[in-house]
Amino acid sequence: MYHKEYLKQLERQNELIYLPNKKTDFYNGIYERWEHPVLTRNHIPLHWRYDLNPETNPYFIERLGVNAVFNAGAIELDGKICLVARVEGNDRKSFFAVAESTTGVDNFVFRDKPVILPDIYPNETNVYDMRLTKHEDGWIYGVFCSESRDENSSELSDAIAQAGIARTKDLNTWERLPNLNTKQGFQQRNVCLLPKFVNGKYAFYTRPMDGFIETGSGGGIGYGLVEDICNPVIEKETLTSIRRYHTITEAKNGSGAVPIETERGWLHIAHGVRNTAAGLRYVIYVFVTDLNDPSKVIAEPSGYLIAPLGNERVGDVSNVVFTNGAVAAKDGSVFIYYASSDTRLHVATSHIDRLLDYAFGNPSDPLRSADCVKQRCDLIDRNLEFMRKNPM
Ligand code: M1P
Repeated sequence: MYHKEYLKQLERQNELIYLPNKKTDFYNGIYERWEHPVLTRNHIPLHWRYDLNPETNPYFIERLGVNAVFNAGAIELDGKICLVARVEGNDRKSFFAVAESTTGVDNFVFRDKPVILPDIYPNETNVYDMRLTKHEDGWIYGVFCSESRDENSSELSDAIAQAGIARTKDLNTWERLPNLNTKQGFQQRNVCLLPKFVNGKYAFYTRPMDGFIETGSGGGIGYGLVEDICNPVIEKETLTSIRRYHTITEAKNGSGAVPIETERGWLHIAHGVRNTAAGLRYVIYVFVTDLNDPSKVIAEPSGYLIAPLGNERVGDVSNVVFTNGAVAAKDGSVFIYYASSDTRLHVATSHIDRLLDYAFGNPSDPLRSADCVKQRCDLIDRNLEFMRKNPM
């Protein structure tokens, strides 16, 4: 006999999972926001959290709680959108789990079990934020943060972040490869792999850092090539989208979703961080790199694409939106999966054409208030002229 509370919780969970999502009335012409998060901790199967046997769990107590479900890699596979979400237990350790949906905006259901990554680094304490790349070599790569304690430091919280690499064909069985070795900077987070070879090599976007939290001299999103994916070494990183004073990327930035190949370049949906009196504020921004030279930024509109709004602003790490997964469908529609405040996962929808128009048509950041006001007055003047010529 199942505990009556189990049956009640199961019914509530099914209502949540199969709740149809709908667009909100948010408007900026660039993307739509959706009313409900697509994944939360309440989407985690009950049998991953509770012992269902009344003999060993008479009070139907949650035995292994889940704190949050957020930052997810995303790909289309066998007609479904598959997310590899970061699931964080009540014990603070994260792991990966695959959830899939046919609509991409609702009805995400977790597969039978969390992802089991081969455990090849005994000191690895935490893994998170997987970017999924369907590579032209035939594999699906998952590049993620592999975190260990810094054994050379007496400070308990000092850690080392590296880029872990695993590959799969079906998101069920994973082969682990050695962590990425970046010769210039030891610490790495927010690393992702381009789906295509560049000059016959694997092309990675990196994020060199001086420490675990601070990017320090790491001036922005890096780029480097790897000859042998089974012995992944980047000899030299060059900078792509750089951090700039008094912009949304001043404190740090990082690659987000795996770049989307378009006619006009590689479309990046990344994150930028600035410091405030209330702590770090993470937003999502866009830039485009050259198809032939993916290290070269050819468009970077001013400011953010997505910033935390309303309830998104509150969570375990408040004032954060973060993405590490987006899917571009064959019809050009784009699903951007972004997490808010390290707590839950949302979707925003757009189209390649609209995102490219945004990337190339919106002005870049002139970096000074005086020039920003000129930029705005120029828009106003053009509109006044348009309105004069086209009375309503
Ligand atoms: O807490 C916000 C984000 O912080 C980190 O991102 P970054 O390396 O750019 O600071 C990551 O831990 C990420 O998972 C988290 O969402």
